[in-house]
Amino acid sequence: MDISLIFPRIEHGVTTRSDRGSWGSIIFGYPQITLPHLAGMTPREHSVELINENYENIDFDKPVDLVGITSYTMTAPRVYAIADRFREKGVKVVLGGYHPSALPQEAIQHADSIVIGEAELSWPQLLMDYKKGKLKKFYKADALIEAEKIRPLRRDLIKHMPILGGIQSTRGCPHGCEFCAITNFFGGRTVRYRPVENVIEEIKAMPNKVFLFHDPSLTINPTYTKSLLKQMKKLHKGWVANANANILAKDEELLKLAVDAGCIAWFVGFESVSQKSLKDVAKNCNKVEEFKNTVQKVQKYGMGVQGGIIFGLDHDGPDIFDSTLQALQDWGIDAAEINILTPYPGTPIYEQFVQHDRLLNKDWSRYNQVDVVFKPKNMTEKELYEGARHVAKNFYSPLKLIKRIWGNITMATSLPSLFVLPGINLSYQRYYKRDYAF
Ligand code: B12
Repeated sequence: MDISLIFPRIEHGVTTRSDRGSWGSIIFGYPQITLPHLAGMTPREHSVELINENYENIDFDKPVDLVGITSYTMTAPRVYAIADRFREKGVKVVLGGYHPSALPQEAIQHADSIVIGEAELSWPQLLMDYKKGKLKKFYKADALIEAEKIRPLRRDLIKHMPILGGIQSTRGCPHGCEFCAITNFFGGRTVRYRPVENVIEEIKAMPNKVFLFHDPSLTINPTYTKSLLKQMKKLHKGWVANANANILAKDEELLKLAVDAGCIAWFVGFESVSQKSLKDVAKNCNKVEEFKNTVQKVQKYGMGVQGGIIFGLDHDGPDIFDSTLQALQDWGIDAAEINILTPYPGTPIYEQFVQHDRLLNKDWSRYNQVDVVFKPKNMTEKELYEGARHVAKNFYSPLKLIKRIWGNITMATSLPSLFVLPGINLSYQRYYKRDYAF
């Protein structure tokens, strides 16, 4: 059977469909591991093609038996349009990923089947049912796949190989932050760890010299991470991963092992400079008074810190924007992601906002961390939008950008680190200039 797996085009974000062919999409195009993972768990009797709409057009006329499409919330409208077109031609369509898993009854209006949650245990069953002509509407496995059984990606099928590669070593997160879609998606706070040797084999097999860890956080279990880092040292690759501030602030052994293993930078979800706002969304592991120490400790070991910030939490008033800018400056952070709170379906914050009638619309294309889609508590919608825009514009002003990039270059400890942090800064600037129109 011929299967096409599709990653739809991205309209907002650091690299989008409109960047196709640009230096940014070639050098910093995001590695996409969802579809190669699905291909990896597809029995070899089937022929699989991966289509990334950010790099190529979809050929709706090509004969194919089954189409599978992955969906974030932000991409759902495009996913539904693609699915409708294939179904008009009589092709069966399966949807999966975060958005269809959160809203399966909505997604099934555009598909023959929905895979809810992880696919490892249900996708092979779905393929067998398809062959028998007995496709079910919903597939949801009773259990999660054991981490040692997660199969490697089909890297041979990745056509548009950007410079960056991707890998996942753990699944799940114990923190349960209320804005985050991970906890419910994995049915709780359990974390699974792939055996270190399996991860090392996959990193070795990756042609890329620089890669991203697609783990929610690589600091959840420092003992596991340290054993992985010790093995990674000999691979001589550069990488970036998500991490929690509280662990980076304390664990110097981990920092030393990380830099020796090729770590270029950590993405840290600081989220807010207000402890009360952090409490609003149950990000209780974060302590604002530790943030400066976290950034400076990581930098002392020769790695960079890219910080994630969310505006629009319930304790955020109009003063949050300047206090955040001040703090980012004071910490000496290397790059920042400026987000407006987005209540993704499947998260506790979405449920609260539905219950209290705080959603402004359900135009999923606007659930993109740049538009305001809910009623903020302590400011107007316009104040929230303008405030976030002001921070993005100021933080990525030409003068500050040049100063930071100079800092990135002088701090670089390897060839990959010489271009990764400057690249992140330039990509964010381009993103915010486009999405906030400044
Ligand atoms: C790494 C990562 C990134 C990376 C790479 C993204 C990429 N292009 O792949 C970066 C940093 C670039 C990124 C960006 C964004 N991300 Co992100 N990201 C993640 C993270 C940490 C891992 C994703 C991953 O690769 N997982 C590994 C693969 C194998 O798992 P998977 O995709 O879930 O697929 C499994 C199942 O979902 C299912 N499945 C998925 N699709 C399909 C399709 C079919 C047909 C079937 C059968 C099954 C199936 O099968 C797979 C195997 O079990 C997740 C959180 C998490 N831990 O999952 C957030 C997450 C997916 N990201 C999220 C978001 C919102 C974004 C952004 C849209 C944010 C923004 N506005 O900028 C951007 C999108 C930009 C872009 N160009 O993609 C949200 C999605 C929530 C939602 N409802 O939409 C998540 C869940 C984070 C969160 N905390 O809530 N992200």
